Amino acid sequence: MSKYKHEIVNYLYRNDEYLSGQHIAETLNCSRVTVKKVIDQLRNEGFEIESISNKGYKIAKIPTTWQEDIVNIELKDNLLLNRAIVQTQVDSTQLLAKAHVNDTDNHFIVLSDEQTKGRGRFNREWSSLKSKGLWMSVVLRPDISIQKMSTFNLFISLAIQEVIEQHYDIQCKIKWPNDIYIGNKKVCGFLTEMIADTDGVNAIICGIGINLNQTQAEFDKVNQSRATSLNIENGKPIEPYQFLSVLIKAIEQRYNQFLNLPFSEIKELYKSKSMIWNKTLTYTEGNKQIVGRAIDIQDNGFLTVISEDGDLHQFMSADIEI
Ligand code: BT5
Repeated sequence: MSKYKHEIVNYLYRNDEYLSGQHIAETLNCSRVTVKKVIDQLRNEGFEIESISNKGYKIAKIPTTWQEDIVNIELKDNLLLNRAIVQTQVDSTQLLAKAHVNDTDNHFIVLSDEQTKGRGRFNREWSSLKSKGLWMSVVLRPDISIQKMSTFNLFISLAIQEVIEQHYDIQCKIKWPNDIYIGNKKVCGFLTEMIADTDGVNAIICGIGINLNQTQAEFDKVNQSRATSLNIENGKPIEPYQFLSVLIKAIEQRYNQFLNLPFSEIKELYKSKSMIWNKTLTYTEGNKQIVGRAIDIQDNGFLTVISEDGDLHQFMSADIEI
């Protein structure tokens, strides 16, 4: 691979105009033959690059697969998450994130086009078809106590919910504690793991799966009637880089709030975006299972549910059947 590939992709991606081979070569201090070779390589990788004689080259379309160079350009202005590890295929971005967690003290994200062993909570399977969704793990390094973690999911779910609603104009709701639903179909699930010791939290590894471009038929049998994608819902293909860029921005904002504000400050907003009120549902946490109605969320993120016999129950992270 040419050592100029990174510079040439960057230069082309940042410019909307046609750039001649001569101009690129002079600017980057390489030969025109090198520029031509890199352009051919990029085309082989799925970039559509227009070339017009006497004008030059311009990127017409970037591939639907993640390209580390482009991801890093999109993240450049993010103060929190501006480093990415990108792979074509992994078992799980969570596992790859954990393998890299000790490489740096910084925040970073791990992205992959495809996961062969994508996992949900309790080791349940997470279907992660190639280039159909955002399969991402976010590694964060807060200086906080373990107790404070109980509200983390609430802030993150709000970030995801508002990106879908505000940027894609799709009505969606949070299903406490870690899902986003459109109507009665799941479009996103996330899970939060942490590395901690008695001094507090060392790292948060938050794995987020969001269905972007599946058709209904592409979901496997079990998820067929219970899952949806943003493309299905608004009828338009979702551009993954654009989605990533707005999501990362929203995560940055809500994560800063998580660090600096008590949950009570956003509680009413969170409750208004939540789908579990006024319904009798089955709540399961460990060995405990009750049928009841959620009536409130505590300032520590716990859900209060009133069971059919009138007793009050607190849940930290229950499974809810809808
Ligand atoms: C979750 O678990 O919803 C958390 C999913 C987290 C996935 C991300 S992707 C990036 C990172 N790397 C990973 O390996 N994982 C994270 P849970 O609440 O346990 O829900 C799992 C259930 O959701 C499954 O049992 C299915 O019923 C359903 N499901 C599986 N794949 C789905 C999909 N693509 N869309 C909607 N529902 C799905």
